[in-house]
Amino acid sequence: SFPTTRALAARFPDTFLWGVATSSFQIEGAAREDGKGESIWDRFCAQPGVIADGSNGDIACDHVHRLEADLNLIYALGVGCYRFSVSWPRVQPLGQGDWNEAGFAFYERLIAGLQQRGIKASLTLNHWDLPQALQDRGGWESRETVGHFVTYAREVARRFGSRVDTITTHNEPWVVAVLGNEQGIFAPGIKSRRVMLQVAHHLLVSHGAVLRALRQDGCPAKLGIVLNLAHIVPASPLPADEAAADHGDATGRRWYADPLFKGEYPPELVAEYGADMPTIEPGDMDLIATPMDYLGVNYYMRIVARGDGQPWDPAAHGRPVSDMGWEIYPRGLTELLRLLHRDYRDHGLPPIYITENGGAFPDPTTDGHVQDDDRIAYLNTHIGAVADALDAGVPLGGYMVWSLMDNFEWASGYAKRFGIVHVDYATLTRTPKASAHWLTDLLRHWKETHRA
Ligand code: PNW
Repeated sequence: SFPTTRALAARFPDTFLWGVATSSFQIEGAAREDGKGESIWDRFCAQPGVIADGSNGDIACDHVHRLEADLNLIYALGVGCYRFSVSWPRVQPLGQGDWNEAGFAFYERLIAGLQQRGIKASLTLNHWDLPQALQDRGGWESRETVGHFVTYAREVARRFGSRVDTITTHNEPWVVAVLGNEQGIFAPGIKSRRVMLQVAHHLLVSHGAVLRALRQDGCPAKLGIVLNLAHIVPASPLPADEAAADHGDATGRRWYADPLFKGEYPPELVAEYGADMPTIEPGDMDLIATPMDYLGVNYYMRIVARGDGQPWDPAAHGRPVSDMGWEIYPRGLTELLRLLHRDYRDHGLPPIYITENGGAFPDPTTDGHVQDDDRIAYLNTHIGAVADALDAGVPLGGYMVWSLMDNFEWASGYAKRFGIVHVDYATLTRTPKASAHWLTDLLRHWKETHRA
């Protein structure tokens, strides 16, 4: 009942950018080698009980020591781009002051390896692994961190800015602010709404400050930010459920996208937050609204909102879920993209890239062969949803699968597998799953469609 890869591929223009994504802490390992500093995730994982399987990022996928093999894996997929992040404490151990040349040498090899293979590099500056030394001085709650982040960004861009396609300032500021600083289930494990709001504000201000600084420096890379956005609907037409859905959309989407495109926080939430509102310095809102070259969107699920604040469990309602318990709802991706287009098209919305999409699944394995049909179905239907959004006129530049390989899934540890390449953590052997072959097949048809 799914379209063939040939039919699916034919729905995408030849300019479309296909990729796979990872992040530094989730795959690199080499946590204490070659002068790397401690990150807040190194520190967080050391606390008992915070990571489901008690694991950490010390070895992860051992990517630092297996770079050439991993570059060959990416090449074999046939993708046009690879999205990765730089570990700030690997290149600047204390988050200020001395640079770590051995750390930069690793990213130098990575970027050169991508260039040699004709694969575009999509570099993210902050995928959550803040130097612990900066957390000790207040982390993202402190305005000082904004200045240090700009210094770090300028140095990365000076070295690599002309050899990468894009530079993303932050991956998912909502996750850092809310899961890390309000709910405390991610690093640094703080539980405060006031801190969450100041952190979110400083992430946004530092995003704008980096865009201004890199443009002033003449950095040729395209610049943007990545937001994690869900498709949110009310559990019923009851006013309380409708209000809950609107509130979820305001806190999760508009709190970030409104300042980025309209230069203001959603007024109804400003009123609600009252004394918890962050300190906003003169000029901050203008800085945040600095025009971007692209917007990255990470989409995983639909969220059904209830007025009583209780979670709506998709599995209990007979809805399909991934191993994360997240509802599988491809049409939500089309709806979300149309919503973004509707709200921000008149406010300078740049081309959108789906910078992450994918699923954790049980991965049936026989004799080392992983027949991950659930993941193939997930990717097939979501890529179809992206094509639907293209048909509806949403400006879309590309799509990247989360993730290249199984990796450290934050508080879930290594138990949840998102990769299209399987990682055997006992031997660190990589084996492309059926979904990797499926993606390669899709890309082969897409290239054929646009040949001549
Ligand atoms: C994203 N949520 O994280 C991250 O960018 C990846 O590093 C991560 O591996 C991937 O999605 C899968 O989880 C999220 O609870 C973590 O809504 C949690 C949420 C959303 C995104």
